[in-house]
Amino acid sequence: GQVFKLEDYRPSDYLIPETNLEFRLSPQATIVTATVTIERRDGVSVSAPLVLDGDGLVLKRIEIDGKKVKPADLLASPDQLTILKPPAARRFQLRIETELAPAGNEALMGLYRSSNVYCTQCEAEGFRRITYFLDRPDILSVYTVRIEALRDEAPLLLSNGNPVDKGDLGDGRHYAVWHDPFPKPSYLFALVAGNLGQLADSFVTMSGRTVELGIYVEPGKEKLAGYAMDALKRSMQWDEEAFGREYDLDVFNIVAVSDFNMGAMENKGLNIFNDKYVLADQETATDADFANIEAIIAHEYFHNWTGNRITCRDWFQLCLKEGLTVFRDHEFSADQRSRAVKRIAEVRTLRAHQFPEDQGPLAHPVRPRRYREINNFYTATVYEKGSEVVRMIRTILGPDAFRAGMDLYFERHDGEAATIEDFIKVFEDASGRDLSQFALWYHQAGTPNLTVSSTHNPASQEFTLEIEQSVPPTPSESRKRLMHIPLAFGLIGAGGKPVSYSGVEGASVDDGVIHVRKRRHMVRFSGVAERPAVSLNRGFSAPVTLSVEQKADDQFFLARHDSDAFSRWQAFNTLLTDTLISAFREILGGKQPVFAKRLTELAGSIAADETLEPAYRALALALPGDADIARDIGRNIDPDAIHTARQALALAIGTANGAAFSGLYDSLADRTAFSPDAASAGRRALRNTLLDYLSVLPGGAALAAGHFQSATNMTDRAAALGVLAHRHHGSPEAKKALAAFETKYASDPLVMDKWFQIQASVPGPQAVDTVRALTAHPAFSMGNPNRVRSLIGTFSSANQTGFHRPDGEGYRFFAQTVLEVEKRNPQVAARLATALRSWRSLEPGRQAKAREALLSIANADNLSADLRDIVERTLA
Ligand code: BAL
Ligand code: ZN
Repeated sequence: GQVFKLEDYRPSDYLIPETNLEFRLSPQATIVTATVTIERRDGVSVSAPLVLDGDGLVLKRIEIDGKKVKPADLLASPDQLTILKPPAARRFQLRIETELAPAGNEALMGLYRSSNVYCTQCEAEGFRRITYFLDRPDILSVYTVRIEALRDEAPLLLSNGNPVDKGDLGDGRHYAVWHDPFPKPSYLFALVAGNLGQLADSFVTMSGRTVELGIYVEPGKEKLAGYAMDALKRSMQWDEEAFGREYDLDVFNIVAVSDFNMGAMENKGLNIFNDKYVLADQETATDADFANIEAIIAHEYFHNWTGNRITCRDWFQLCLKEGLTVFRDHEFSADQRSRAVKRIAEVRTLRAHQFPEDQGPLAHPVRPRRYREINNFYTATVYEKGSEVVRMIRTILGPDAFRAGMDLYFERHDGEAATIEDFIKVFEDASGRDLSQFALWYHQAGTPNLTVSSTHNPASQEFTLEIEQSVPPTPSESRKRLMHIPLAFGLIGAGGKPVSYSGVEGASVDDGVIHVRKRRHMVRFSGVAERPAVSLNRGFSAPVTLSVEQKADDQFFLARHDSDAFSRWQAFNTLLTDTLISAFREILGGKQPVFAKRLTELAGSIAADETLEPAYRALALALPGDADIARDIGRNIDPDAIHTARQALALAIGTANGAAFSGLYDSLADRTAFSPDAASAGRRALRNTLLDYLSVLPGGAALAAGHFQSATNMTDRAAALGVLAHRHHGSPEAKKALAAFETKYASDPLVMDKWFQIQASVPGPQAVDTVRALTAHPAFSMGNPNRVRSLIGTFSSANQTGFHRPDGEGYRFFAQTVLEVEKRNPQVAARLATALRSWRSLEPGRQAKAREALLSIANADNLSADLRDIVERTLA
């Protein structure tokens, strides 16, 4: 396939200032008439052909300035339309009629049907599946959209912008017209038509304008949109307060659909959501679901300024809108919930998804320079690492200069399609600082590592940190340049008090941050009488790995005393990880691991520490997952030995603290009405974490079964079901609970997704047969992305022992299934296939079998560009 390169960017010869679209909707034969004003850019030759993008289009008619275009003046194919000799006038009108079959569109890109609702997905390149267009984000156009449909089939007709007209056409047909005054790229176009219920509300902006808010869902489910509406209003308010950004249209609509490739989409004034991130109540949604809804509603809303008002010049700049908007939604959630807990959760996500990407064959810079299929770059690197890079800019500049830079960004680039260089420049201009070395975070792939050791000289009262940076090689980047890494730190003395120092040399240090810029720094603190413990990368100030020579005593000390909540969590998590890795080696060596008493005791004292939020304690007590441990081991992975080590540590912690955990478990039982707020969710999280520990002790199955039966919300019910299915696999209690859950929720697909997930993640060699059998379950469908991700995605990315079965059966099943999904939906299949990206870190036997599976995909006939790109890069 074609490789797109950043350095090949050049502006288009033509612009499209205005776009008028008319849709005559019908499931099998929708007619789209696009009437667009084309404008030749200054300086472009009149003989320059006009080349429009298409993708599988059926062209019915084409006119220029009201006259039919002669076939000889055209080159038309389903994937491209070239006007060989455009008119000499600078501006002319092009009218194109295409015919689409939305009902047969299973790729869910362009115009498609989801449960009888017409909807669209155009990012990144779906608009070209609707009409021929300059389908690139730097073409900003003002859209007017007229939609015509049968009133019975589609009583509701929505598009971007404000409603301007509607009426009856007789014959059971009606129409609506929408106008969006803000010029936008085609990827932000949206249309929805169907029979949907509405939850209505309104919001008064900071300048006093009233915005009508609507959330549209399957009729009868309006009440389930209440939490999403609340989150939307809080998001609108927060963006005014935190960034000074006000909403700009008269209406803001959100539509929930059940077949959606992504989480949601920020189309101007008409966000379209995967219903999983809209619908919730205590009976059907977990606390994690509520938190995700809040975050994604906010994320899409925040795109109105970071993405829509200021968009991307080209798709290489995707992180310009995504990294920044993730940063904004993280800050929003931190303000709405607990900042420390949110930060820990973010870092866990980054390590689980972005670190393996950065350390494997699919590594790419936050701003890539090459792609074959842009759909494959909606990655954890672009999103999550992209957000971390914005966070580092704030750390380096401080909050005031950061805000000044953001204000300048909005002032300078509103209405434009911008680049990462534009973004960096506003912060340089607002702060007067040089960010040229820092900019490498956008350009260079790979997770930097910092090796740190310390020495204390009591005679000279000097404390020295020796810091060395390295960036590992990544595909097509073997040599790396030195980066600017803001390393937040603290020196901690007896009782957890900060240790003061009188001077520092060897690196610039300000506000608790060491600016690592060279390969090696000797950072010397003077006036330090006692040897302190060092707390490093506080708040996870930089997305790096650390190799620290730290005494276990110091690590225990930090886990009890670090005043930085993130680093305190980190210290305990590092102790757990180190212990698990030693246990893994012992198991490989045929030994039974033994765990230090002070570790299991520390787990008990964290659980009981009332000065810590319950949500924090739950996060601390959650052992690193099988995949986390595998990532930290890095090579020659045997998932079975890792899992055995993890089970053994869980049993040791549970056994050592049984009575205390049991008392705490009882005391945390909810005695008040359900609330999804963070504090209540935190108590449930801690209680459910304790249940997991208690479930492996005598009487554990009965305890979990009781928890399941008495649950009054989905968080507790799903947690208990997970514990039964995982810890008591095959037991009568587990079977009974799975059956009861299935009966109760058979007609609720989003809840059945949890049932699929729980079973797909049960560890052990039987998992592949379970999952294969569940593909025939009536609630499962290979055509629905949520179902596929819940069953196949969970199996392949969250079940280390099942997926990596030593005989390779997990991989064989996986390869077959990926190819089956691909026939309908290449994008979902390609994403699924990334589950094998870390295959080279497996032990040789599994590695060979994983490679065979990858080759069987690579050698399949008619592979889509999406899947080919992932598989070839993974094998390279
Ligand atoms: N722009 C794609 C979905 C999202 O990141 O909001
Ligand atoms: Zn986004």
